[in-house]
Amino acid sequence: MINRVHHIGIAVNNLKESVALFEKLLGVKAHIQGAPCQKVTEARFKIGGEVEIDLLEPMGPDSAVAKFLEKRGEGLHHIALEVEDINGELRTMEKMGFQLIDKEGRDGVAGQIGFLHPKSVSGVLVELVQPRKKGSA
Ligand code: CMX
Repeated sequence: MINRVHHIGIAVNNLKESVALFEKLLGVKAHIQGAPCQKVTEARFKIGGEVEIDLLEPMGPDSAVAKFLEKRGEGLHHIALEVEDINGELRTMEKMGFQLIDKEGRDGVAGQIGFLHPKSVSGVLVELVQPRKKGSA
């Protein structure tokens, strides 16, 4: 079951410039954090305590986000959906015909994550997130 939209990821060329722009747009401050597991630096904006908007700047040329920027330019990179049981949801989604990038959940900043290929979701890269339990590392 999908609980909610967890975050929206936007690929940017220059994090500093885009943070200034989005702080003006949203009226909230960004929390900036490196995510080496995804090869990006992220600026996270919490809106109304619910959905986040994450700006993603690649850490280097071998990052998936660097490839995306080169090919398609800045813009919507992915939508992340919160689930309770990531491995169960990935299995269910595969049975429903979605193409998995990750067969199993793996460690990400927000918890266990897994991606569905954009070619099987109307051109949108979808991330499933099973958030870490509060209090766990
Ligand atoms: N959204 C929509 N389409 C995308 C896309 C995206 N984010 N990234 C790539 N594509 C499209 C490409 O434009 C290309 O389309 P065409 O065949 O029409 O040209 C196609 O998918 C294949 O793209 P590619 O450039 O050849 O790239 P790869 O196949 O090497 O990789 C993908 C694409 C989605 C499998 C890879 O980027 C991936 O595994 N992503 C998941 C991990 C990730 O994106 N991490 C980044 C940070 C996430 C975070 O911080 O939360």
